[in-house]
Amino acid sequence: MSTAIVTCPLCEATCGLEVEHDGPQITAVRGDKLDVFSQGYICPKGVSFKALHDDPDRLTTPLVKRDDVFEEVSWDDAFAEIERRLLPLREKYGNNAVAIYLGNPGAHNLGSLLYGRVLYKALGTQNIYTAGTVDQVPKHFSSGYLFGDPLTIPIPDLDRTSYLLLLGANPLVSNGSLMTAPDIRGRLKGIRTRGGRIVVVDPRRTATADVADEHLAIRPGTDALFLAALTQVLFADKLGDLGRLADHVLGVDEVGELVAPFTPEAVAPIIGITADDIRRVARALAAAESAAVYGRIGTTVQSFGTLASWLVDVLNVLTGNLDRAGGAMFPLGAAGQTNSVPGRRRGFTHGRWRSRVRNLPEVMGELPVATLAEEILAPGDGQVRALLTVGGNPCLSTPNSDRLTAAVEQLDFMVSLDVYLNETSRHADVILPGPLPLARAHFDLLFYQLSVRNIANWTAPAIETELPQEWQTILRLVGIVTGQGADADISAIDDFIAGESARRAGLDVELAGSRTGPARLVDLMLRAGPYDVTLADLEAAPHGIDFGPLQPRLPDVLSTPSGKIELAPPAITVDVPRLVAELERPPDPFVLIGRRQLSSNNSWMHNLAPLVRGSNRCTAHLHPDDAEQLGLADGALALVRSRTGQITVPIEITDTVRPGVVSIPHGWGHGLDGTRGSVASSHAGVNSNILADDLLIDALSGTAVLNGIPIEISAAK
Ligand SMILES: Nc1nc2c(c(=O)[nH]1)N[C@H]1C(S)=C(S)[C@@H](COP(=O)(O)OP(=O)(O)OC[C@H]3O[C@@H](n4cnc5c(=O)[nH]c(N)nc54)[C@H](O)[C@@H]3O)O[C@H]1N2
Ligand SMILES: Nc1nc2c(c(=O)[nH]1)N[C@H]1C(S)=C(S)[C@@H](COP(=O)(O)OP(=O)(O)OC[C@H]3O[C@@H](n4cnc5c(=O)[nH]c(N)nc54)[C@H](O)[C@@H]3O)O[C@H]1N2
Ligand code: SF4
Ligand SMILES: [Mo]
Repeated sequence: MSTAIVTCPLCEATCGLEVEHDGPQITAVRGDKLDVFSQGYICPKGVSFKALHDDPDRLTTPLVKRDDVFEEVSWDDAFAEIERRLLPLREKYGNNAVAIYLGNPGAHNLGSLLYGRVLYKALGTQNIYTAGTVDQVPKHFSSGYLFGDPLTIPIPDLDRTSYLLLLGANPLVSNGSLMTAPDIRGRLKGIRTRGGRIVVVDPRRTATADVADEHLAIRPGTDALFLAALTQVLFADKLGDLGRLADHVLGVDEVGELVAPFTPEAVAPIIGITADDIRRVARALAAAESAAVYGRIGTTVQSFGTLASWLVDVLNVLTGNLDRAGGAMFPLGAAGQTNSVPGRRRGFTHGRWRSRVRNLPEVMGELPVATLAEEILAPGDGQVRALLTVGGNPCLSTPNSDRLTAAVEQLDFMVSLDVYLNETSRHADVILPGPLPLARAHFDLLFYQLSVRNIANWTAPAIETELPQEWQTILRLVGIVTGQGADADISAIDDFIAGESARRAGLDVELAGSRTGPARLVDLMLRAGPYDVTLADLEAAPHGIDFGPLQPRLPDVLSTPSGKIELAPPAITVDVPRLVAELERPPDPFVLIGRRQLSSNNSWMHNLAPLVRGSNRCTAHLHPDDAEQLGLADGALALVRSRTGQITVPIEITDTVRPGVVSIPHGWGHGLDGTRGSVASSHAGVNSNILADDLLIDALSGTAVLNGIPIEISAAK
């Protein structure tokens, strides 16, 4: 029996876990009390590690589809199939004929984070789609233009703030996002214990609202109006105070002019929050000793996602709270952070290329997944004919899923790197599984850049696996794509990659000694990073290293062309007239929003029995007044329709949702033909993204509207 100390890679909270195992058999999972960051905190998903490892439906060999049936094959056969079918397609139709979809687990997977980009570059396609465009891309967009880098994102200084205005986030359930902070409940409690105040803005009275001082039940999709009105009050009442930011900001007066139309009186009837409440929040925000405004997915996957993301930080700046203790601060990750080298002033730009059919701009090299189906379906030059999915389930998680499913069925060839045979990978011709967390090295390259403290924690593989590591699989694909063949010498490619990253960092690659793979790359990144640590130091500190609370980083952190915070960038403010027009638009009678559930992880952990028990149910939340008006009883089946489709779903009557709002969790709709998931099939639920309209997007970033979708609802016949 041994005990491994690992970082949980299932969500952004980066909790330390203590995993007892007997060889490959996991016997118990607990929170690691000695973890410098999480101090023993664990959630039900962390506990379910054992179920995940033991799941008999999880894939452990490559699968190749022959005559419509998946066969287990050797790795060599699987790669040979890819070489045989992918290369002629690329040859004939060009690089853009191969599209890539990158899903959420990739952000938590060191192998695909570090090596994936080599493959995507080798493929040379402009058709890269990611889960980011059903998630946080608006925040990258606004940060890119405000601060110069899409990953220069202000994070609420949770442990020191005295006023937290939280919009469209339910961290008590999601465990935080773009805000890495294990034990959110404890940290929020800390704010109130210090005498601070928490205000939650959400169309639902969430678990987070329950522990807050105040809940404002906003009408979905209207956060940008609310935030613009708060900003308007700051200007009208002269409440702004830039403090030490004054020397570092451009465009303040311009913002004042832009928000002038958004008076509390103009905005209140549309957003469902009174003018008095808007003024009161603006004043409290300005008066607080320190304050942080934070918006998450409720504010990004909506029609004004980028404007809302921008205004969140406009408020942080105008109240002088950006980059100061207790405000919204910039973390300094130990490894791989692009903004940690001062003086780089390339600035940010988007739209370097556009999607073929709908002419949507790329953002950070990615195109909106809302347009993937038509890129596959519309004939012509550049039509997508092959798809590679890497840890993603777009047939459940992206809008107009029925259309996307019909589209992927038409592909000439599809490869999925995935650990399950699910709603998306069932359409693949080849599936390549990877090892699960305990069998691989882990380091949260991304989330330590979004963390409420500066932390570093390395996880070595704790158990052995027969499966190749995902970075090795990716390098074999690189071999195929670059014409070296599936038998290419992947250690030579790995040496080349390490040599290049050392060279770029001005380091000698030999410093990393005999290490290879992700460990070598992370060691080099740590050596090039801002702290005096190497991988050996992290290996010697299994519970992590705490570099302390966030520190002010202005002006060095800025990489805009001016070297200042560009508060009114034209690339963002160009969308303000659309927001002004919104003041005249009559609200939709019913709109759909989502909700996350504690024991769920997007679409892919529903096959674990311990997680699908209890309250984790795919129901439509409906306000009692609406239920009465529609003649729907609790538990009755409702028919919910949108422009793109219809679903039948059981109703759960609850006054936690605003009238006019229907909330259905995403990621359900299992049990489809050809999938392998015995538990998920018996807790199938329905796919809410059948209702999400692929034509509704945030105008600037192309991010899908998944909250605030106009729907009709009635009793199912
Ligand atoms: N309506 C609505 N839709 C939404 C959202 C919403 O709030 N409302 N949220 C959106 C958000 S924020 C996100 S991030 C997306 C998520 O969208 P996706 O990333 O497309 O979906 P996931 O359910 O996370 O799918 C993850 C896939 O990765 C596989 N997987 C898990 N671990 C590994 C691994 O280690 N290696 C490999 N190769 N595969 C692995 C799983 O089997 C699964 O197929 O959904 C979005 N969709
Ligand atoms: N347990 C669990 N944890 C997860 C995940 C999961 O599936 N399950 N997914 C992970 C992923 S990929 C992500 S991106 C994060 C997301 O992390 P969060 O953003 O915290 O996720 P949600 O819990 O969906 O919270 C979004 C909230 O926005 C509200 N909302 C909907 N529409 C609007 C609106 O128009 N305005 C406002 N103000 N609010 C609105 C919803 O009611 C909901 O409470 O969670 C991560 N953590
Ligand atoms: S909160 Fe996130 S990181 Fe922590 S145990 Fe749960 S899933 Fe893992
Ligand atoms: Mo996400």
